[in-house]
Amino acid sequence: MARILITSALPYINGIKHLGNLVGSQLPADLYARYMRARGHEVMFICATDEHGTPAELAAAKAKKPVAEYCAEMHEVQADLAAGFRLSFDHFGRSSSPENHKLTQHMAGRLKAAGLISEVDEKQVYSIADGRFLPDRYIEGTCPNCGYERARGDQCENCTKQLDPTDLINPRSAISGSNDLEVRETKHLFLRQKAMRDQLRDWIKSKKDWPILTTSIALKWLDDGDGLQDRGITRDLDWGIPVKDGQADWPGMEGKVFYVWFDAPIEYIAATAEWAHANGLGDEAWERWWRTDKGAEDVRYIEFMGKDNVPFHTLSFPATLMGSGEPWKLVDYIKSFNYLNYDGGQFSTSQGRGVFMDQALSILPPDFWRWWLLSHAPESSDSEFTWENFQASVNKDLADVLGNLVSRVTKFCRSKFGEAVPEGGTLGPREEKLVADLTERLRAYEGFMEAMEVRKSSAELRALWVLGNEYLQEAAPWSTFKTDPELAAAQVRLALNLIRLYAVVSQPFIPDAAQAMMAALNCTDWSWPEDVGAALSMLPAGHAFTTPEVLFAKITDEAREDWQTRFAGIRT
Ligand code: B3M
Ligand code: ZN
Repeated sequence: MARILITSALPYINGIKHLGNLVGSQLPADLYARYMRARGHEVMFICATDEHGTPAELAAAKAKKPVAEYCAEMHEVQADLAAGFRLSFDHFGRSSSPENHKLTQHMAGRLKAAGLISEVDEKQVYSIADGRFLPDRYIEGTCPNCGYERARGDQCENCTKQLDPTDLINPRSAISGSNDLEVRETKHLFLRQKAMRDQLRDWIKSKKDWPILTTSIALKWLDDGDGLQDRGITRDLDWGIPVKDGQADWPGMEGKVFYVWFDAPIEYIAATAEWAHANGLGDEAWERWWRTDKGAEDVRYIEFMGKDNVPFHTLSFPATLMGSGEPWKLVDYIKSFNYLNYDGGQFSTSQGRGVFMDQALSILPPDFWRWWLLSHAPESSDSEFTWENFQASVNKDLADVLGNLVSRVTKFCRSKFGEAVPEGGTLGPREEKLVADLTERLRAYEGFMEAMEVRKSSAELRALWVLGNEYLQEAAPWSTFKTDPELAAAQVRLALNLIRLYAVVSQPFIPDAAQAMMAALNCTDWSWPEDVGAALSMLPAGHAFTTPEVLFAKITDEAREDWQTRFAGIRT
């Protein structure tokens, strides 16, 4: 038994996530966590909401709510949706937690002591009416190049010219519209990543088994052009973790907070501390996952994320952990994803384009989405959601292949033998072949699941279901019954056991259907089919079951067309 720590990139707090976000981190992380638990490993699966930064402040302002209240509410909304998709986090934390405040301040103090933080004086635009410094993109004005009146402080959207806020004609605050602005001096902290470049490169190069998508992005940032830059880790915002040197004040840093990307990954650790505290456990309970001096040396740590988050996880976060000089557990493997597109374009949160998590659950059960998303995960390249493909693959894989087998077998048994596993008869070469074929496929499935090959895993799982269908087609107990009822009984007994095997191995993908299959079979033994032959004789003759309701209702053309129109436009 191994100990496996799994983190999913933290969904940002400023709104409900779309299905592209879901399949890029939380969902495949859940698949892996469920599988590893099913194989008997000790798993700690952590996620949280990422709550700081300007976007959170602006979303709260738009919702006309104090930012703390907004974040608390949105956290609950996201937690409910995660539960709706059956994401099996051990803890779903909040980056605004007291644990994260303390740990982030601690890390900054350690980095300072190690000489890895520099203080830099900068000139920045201050809005007197808003009472705050404005990040570049929150300053608007007229473009000196093309005359566009709504150019932003970092770039003109109209002519694409890169700008400095001081280039703008008639600059004003994008928050309040006020033009009462002035340039003020302000001090910021920078993490001296450049000084850690060799250490980071050695570490990345030592990761021989990392996917190319991950290492190529990391090395590009490390070596391309000017190479790795020192990174500002503080901001002039109200909402965030106050800048401190451990628990002590940091002179000159009054009123400032840490940059959201500094504290967000630290929340992986802090959320594990939140988990311990929520369960009445002491610090040693979370430290054994994160401190190699306190038991984490034998932990395998896997991170799941979209490709845009890779630089932060291969460079900045490791720089924080290594730079602290403390024995923190570093990531062992990063599973990163490309993008999922939506019906000929991109999913877009700002434009409300695509299907969002709440909408998805309002029209269909979570297993439908889980199955489609995972079996089409954007692994080697971007992939695309279309309603036609969704309808076809769900109807075929779930309804025709798996659902139909369950319903045929249980209904046939009920009508000829009653609602209990039938007795009598012996199995022959056809069944031996089935066991051999299933074993081969199952071992392949296990291999792909271990390797986090999501699509290939789903293909093997589907192939396992197909084998059962082919067997039934050939064995045809409904015909056999007329000439050899004993043999038909043995075949049905095997098929009922096959349903249990399917429930167990499919559970990481489609947990609700798996649960429904087990409930119908009146079985609570979820042990993994190490030995397929033995697993297929597990439910003994006489074991009572109930014939389940339809597992997967097919998606009609009418429903598909309706959703297609409903989700084509802009979310309001
Ligand atoms: N919140 C993902 C995003 O919103 C970001 C991930 C943080 S992981 C520490 O793009
Ligand atoms: Zn312009």
